Amino acid sequence: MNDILNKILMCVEMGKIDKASPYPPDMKDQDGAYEITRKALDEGVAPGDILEKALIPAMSKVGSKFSRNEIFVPQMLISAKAMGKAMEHLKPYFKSGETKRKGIFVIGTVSGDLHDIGKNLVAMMIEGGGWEVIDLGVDVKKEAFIEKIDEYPGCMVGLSALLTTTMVNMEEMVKTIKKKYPKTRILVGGAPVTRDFCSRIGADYYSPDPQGAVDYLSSLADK
Ligand code: B1M
Repeated sequence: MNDILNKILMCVEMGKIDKASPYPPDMKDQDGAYEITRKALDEGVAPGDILEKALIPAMSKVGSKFSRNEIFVPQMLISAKAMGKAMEHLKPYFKSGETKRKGIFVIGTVSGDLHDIGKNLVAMMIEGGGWEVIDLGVDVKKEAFIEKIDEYPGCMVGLSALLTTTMVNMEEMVKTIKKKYPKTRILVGGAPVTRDFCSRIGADYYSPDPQGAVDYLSSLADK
């Protein structure tokens, strides 16, 4: 079993999505994360093992490499895509409740802001970290976050902002959420956001990169 899990892990780490994908060149024409995950399930490997022993560790390695500037955005995106293809086979098991996720994470780019590349990376890495992610998209109004927290009490919230002009909206959102749901954990990030700003506006955690966000959520899930 370890052998097939290691193969899946390697495909995701290297960004080998499926047999048809030409990247990386030295794995051309070989099965990718998509085919090997199917094979593992057909051989009776538990979906939870595929997630926890192959996909999550692979994305964690990718996130650490990105934090250390050893790989760049396109490599991280391609690994996330490989993970996404593998997840297509696993999702029916999670939806049926047969395999548990760590929790629900609601993420969006704050109102007035249309930048979503960084937010999407964070969302993908957190999904890769074993969470169910609800991505509200860009230009998200505070009411939309409140609605989701109403629907999923206990969920974690992530806010992304890329413009100095929309940082004020992030502050307003944190205050609105904390007023109605003081216990909701709010994670903030985006190029102009700092640790200082995070504590000033009353958010719970600032991460400069996706892996920091995954690590923070994992630390909460482990408690
Ligand atoms: Co815009 N833009 N843009 N832009 N844009 C910036 C941000 C800017 C710095 C460019 C510049 O002037 N040098 C500048 C902001 C200046 C400022 O506010 N101080 C700017 C501006 C001014 C604008 C417009 C106002 C331009 C105009 O129309 N006059 C306009 C605003 C539109 C709007 O939002 N209302 C605008 C529009 C756009 C495009 C639509 C063209 C496009 C966005 C496309 C898209 O996102 N789908 C765009 C782009 C691409 C950029 C730059 C070039 C790249 C941003 C990016 O994707 N970076 C950017 C300049 C730059 O950064 N060099 C710029 C890559 C991404 C992986 O990084 O998003 O920082 P980032 O995410 C990181 C971390 O920050 C962190 O993880 C990610 C990975 O490490 N992170 C989180 C992000 N969110 C997180 C959340 C977390 C945790 C970590 O927890 C929840």
